[in-house]
Amino acid sequence: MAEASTATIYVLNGPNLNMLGTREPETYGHAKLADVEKLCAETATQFGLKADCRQSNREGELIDFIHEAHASNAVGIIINAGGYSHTSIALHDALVAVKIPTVEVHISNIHARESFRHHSFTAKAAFASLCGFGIDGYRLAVNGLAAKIGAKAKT
Ligand code: CA2
Repeated sequence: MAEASTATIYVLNGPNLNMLGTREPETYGHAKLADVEKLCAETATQFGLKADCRQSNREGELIDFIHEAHASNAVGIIINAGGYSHTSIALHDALVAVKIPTVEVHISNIHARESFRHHSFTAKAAFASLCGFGIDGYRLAVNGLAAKIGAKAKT
């Protein structure tokens, strides 16, 4: 008999986040994107979930990932759209269209920074937003998403 596939969450990182850990450590810390993805994968596993982690510097590719999440019946999305958070109605529309429970994460506290970072289009399409926790925000996001979708911690 075929086994049921593991419920999957998509973890989407946007432009420049591939540079994590190489520049601006005072703002973004020393961890690399690979550390973020490992943290998400390990946390997701605690809830019996699989984290499918993607990064792109292109807006259209991020939209394609959101559509792919829908097509593959993903149960949740965690998104840090980087600078596109503050500009992209198209990313907002994609998230609204797929109706997948979404958490927005920002590593830095966007509200304590320049005013152009204070508004987020992706936040409007998410059921929760986290910012200012450093990369630990991703772990918190997986926990919050798991609670939202009723995924229980495995013993
Ligand atoms: O705090 C966040 O996570 C941001 O989404 C990061 C974006 C920024 O545009 C948002 O306002 C807040 C920028 C990501 C740039 O990441 C870098 C990391 C290290 C070195 C250079 C860029």
